[in-house]
Amino acid sequence: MRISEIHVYQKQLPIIGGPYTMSRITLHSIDSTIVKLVSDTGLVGWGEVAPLGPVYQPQHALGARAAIYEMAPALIGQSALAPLLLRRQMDALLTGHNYAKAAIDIALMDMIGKHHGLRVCDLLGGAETERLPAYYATGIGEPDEIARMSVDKVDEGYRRIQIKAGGRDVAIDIAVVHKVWESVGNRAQLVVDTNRGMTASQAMRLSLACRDIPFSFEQPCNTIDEIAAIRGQIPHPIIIDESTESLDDLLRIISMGICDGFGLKMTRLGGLNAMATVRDICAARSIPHTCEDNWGGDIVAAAVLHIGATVEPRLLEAVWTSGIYIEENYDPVNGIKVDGGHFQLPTGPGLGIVPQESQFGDALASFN
Ligand code: 0XW
Ligand code: MG
Repeated sequence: MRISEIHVYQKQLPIIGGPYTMSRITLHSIDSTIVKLVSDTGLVGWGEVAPLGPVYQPQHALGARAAIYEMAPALIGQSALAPLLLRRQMDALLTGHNYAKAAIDIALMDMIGKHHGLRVCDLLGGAETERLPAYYATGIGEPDEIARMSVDKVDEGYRRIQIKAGGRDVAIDIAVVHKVWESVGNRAQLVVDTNRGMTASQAMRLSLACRDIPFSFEQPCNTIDEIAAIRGQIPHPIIIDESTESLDDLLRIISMGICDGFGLKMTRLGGLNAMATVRDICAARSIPHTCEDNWGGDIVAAAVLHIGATVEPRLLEAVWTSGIYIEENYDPVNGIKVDGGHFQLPTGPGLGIVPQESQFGDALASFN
């Protein structure tokens, strides 16, 4: 089986109940890039990548499409059954741009699954579970608002609450953490995520002011050197998210011994196969991690669930998808939905979702 066509679509995803707020950015809508691979046997594979705007990290929607356009012509005619070889071919065509390559990797795995009659999780080693724990990210807000939101989500069945912090007076963040702890207590695991938004001294101030509150501190500072500087001075376990832009970053962070877990975004790492490698390295060191992505519709969400299902349960922190902020599912029948704080793994071959192509409009570019 070989790749015979590549089509690229753009889908704007307005954020319902938005804006989505983090320490450095406020988002009202997300620009998603969707890739459709067609094989010479008539099979279709779907991929997607939806960066969190041009500021969150060195990834953006126009860059994703430009990178795919750069590689697509040479991918026509390549084997559609060899994801490692295709990755190497993409690396030989374009250096970096993991997030763009991820969209093609996801589409290829969807197609391979359909070819063999297997789910993507089966291709990645097998599913430990059909029902995955979700986590809820609160956004930046005031103490009473975030505490009330957290209680509501725990009542819904979430067992991990990520409190957004940073980008403002640390005293307010400290008040939010205390209020959420008073309201939620041990009913849920608490994470405070600054998305690189604090200086080392601000992060230390928050941690020490909340020393008796059990939470994991996610990406407290911008760089791993700043995080390393506070590592031994604060009582809270550290999760690193944005600093893991590559497998090499992850190996360096592990060798520095500066974190107790990772927030892993599948497209940032390069896609499903890259994430499976990271999964196995984390397992070798018993390092827990999430399975998530920036944003995206049912295609990215299904991909995240499939890799998440293959993680050892003791190491899967939780899964996050942006579905609760998106108006409609790409697949009205098998679309990804969170229920009672958990996701159900799709059952169909490949990703297990069948997008309504009419939602994507005309292709921006096609290659054959
Ligand atoms: C909570 N998320 C997965 C959603 C946004 O993509 C940011 C991210 C995070 O943990 O930073
Ligand atoms: Mg994070």
